[in-house]
Amino acid sequence: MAATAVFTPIRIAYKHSQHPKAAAGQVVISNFAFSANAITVKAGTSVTFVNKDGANHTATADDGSFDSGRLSTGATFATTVTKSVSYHCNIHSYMTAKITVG
Ligand SMILES: [Cu+2]
Repeated sequence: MAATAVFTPIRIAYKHSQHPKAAAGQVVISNFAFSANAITVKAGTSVTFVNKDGANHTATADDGSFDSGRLSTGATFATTVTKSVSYHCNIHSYMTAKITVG
């Protein structure tokens, strides 16, 4: 007589945090400043700029490697960074920040 085995399915739940996707960076533009003003990411990271300010802004690389163009309130712009770069807002030249790839 064959033994009867009852297999209970085992649910294995993974928290999303245990399987992070490729790292992504985000910079919020508010109060006429980039926040965080300096971030460090790995090469190949997609960095998204989000304009949460009431004014238009740009995120423009000093070396010309990316330029968001004019971002109105609520607009976003994403760029993949492969090397450290300083950037600024073309409308407000005093708005400067940096992404470090390291
Ligand atoms: Cu600006």
